[in-house]
Amino acid sequence: MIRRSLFATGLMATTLLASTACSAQTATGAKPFKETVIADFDSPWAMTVLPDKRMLVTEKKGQMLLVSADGKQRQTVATITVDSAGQGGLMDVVLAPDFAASQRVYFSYSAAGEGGKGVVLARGRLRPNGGGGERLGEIETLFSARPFVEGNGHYSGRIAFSPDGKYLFFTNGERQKFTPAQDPKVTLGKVVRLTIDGKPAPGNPLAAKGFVPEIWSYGHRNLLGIAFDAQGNLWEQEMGPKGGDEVNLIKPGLNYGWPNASNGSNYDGTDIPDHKPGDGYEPPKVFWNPVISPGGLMIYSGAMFPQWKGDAFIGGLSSKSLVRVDLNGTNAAKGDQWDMGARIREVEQGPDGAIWLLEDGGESQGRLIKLTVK
Ligand SMILES: [Ca+2]
Ligand SMILES: [Ca+2]
Repeated sequence: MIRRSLFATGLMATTLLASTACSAQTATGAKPFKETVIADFDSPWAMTVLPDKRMLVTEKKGQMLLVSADGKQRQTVATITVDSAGQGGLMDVVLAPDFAASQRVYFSYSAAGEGGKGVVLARGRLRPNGGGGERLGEIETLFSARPFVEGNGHYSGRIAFSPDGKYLFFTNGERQKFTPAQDPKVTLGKVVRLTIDGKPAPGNPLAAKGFVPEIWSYGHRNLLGIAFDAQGNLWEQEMGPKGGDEVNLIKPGLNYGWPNASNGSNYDGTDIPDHKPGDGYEPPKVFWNPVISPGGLMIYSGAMFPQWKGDAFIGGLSSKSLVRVDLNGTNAAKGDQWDMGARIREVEQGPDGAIWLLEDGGESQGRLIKLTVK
């Protein structure tokens, strides 16, 4: 049995494509959008759109690129020293809520350090470089998952700001070690809530119960998407084990069950008890079996596709798909799953309401694709 967690690296992707045909999913319905290839990158991981419609794109090996809106021009604004083995690399990139005033850009990456490796949160300021371009300067590290441990997987590293702009939510994966997700003394397998300066946010729900003060929710596995909807609900998606990918509604202080409860099973075939009422674990709002391998999450608020306003879009890695989840208040249900023919790492909304996708491919095989109305 091939462990799907290995697939989450762009490098592995190209060599394993031929052997993953078994995980191809059936698409539901014709694609109601037009696909336009805008640019290509080397193992892109995340992107975000600036107010002037240019884009910041991260590449796994540590490059942060500033790309023109038409995709034709690019410059490297930062080269971050990362540990890019396995699933590691330069990861998420998100603008500060006050970016127009502060020029601050938040990002995450995996690093090697004492004890092994871990995911790190940092920020810098995107400013003119004096030569007609820009550079990301004043880079400072804000927070590191702890402890650092051996291994190259399940870093997570997704970032979301609270709607009021005062706090930041950061996902810390369980590093393929299972039990840290239930350990109150470590940040692995957790959603943490921080101040915008990277300190434990005041009022975090578990601090008085002996948990480390950053923790907001726990019992998570590999959290590759987190986003607020327009009503202020916090949604998260994570890669589960075999047959257990999840979309969760994140509430403060709750335990989401990993590795004690999952609607999937271990890769070695052993069962994990399914979520059930009264077990003390918060069940997913949606789960997938067979899996989709969720790589990125965006909640749509645009006007181009009014029928999807308020819905969640997920990039599927092993499923090579774009997945839509119907969000209605605090309820969620499966929507569409469109076959994209490539592993999708990131989903983003453009300034005109177009949907942007980044493929998970190395050596210029990671295309940036714009989806617009037909
Ligand atoms: Ca993004
Ligand atoms: Ca199970």
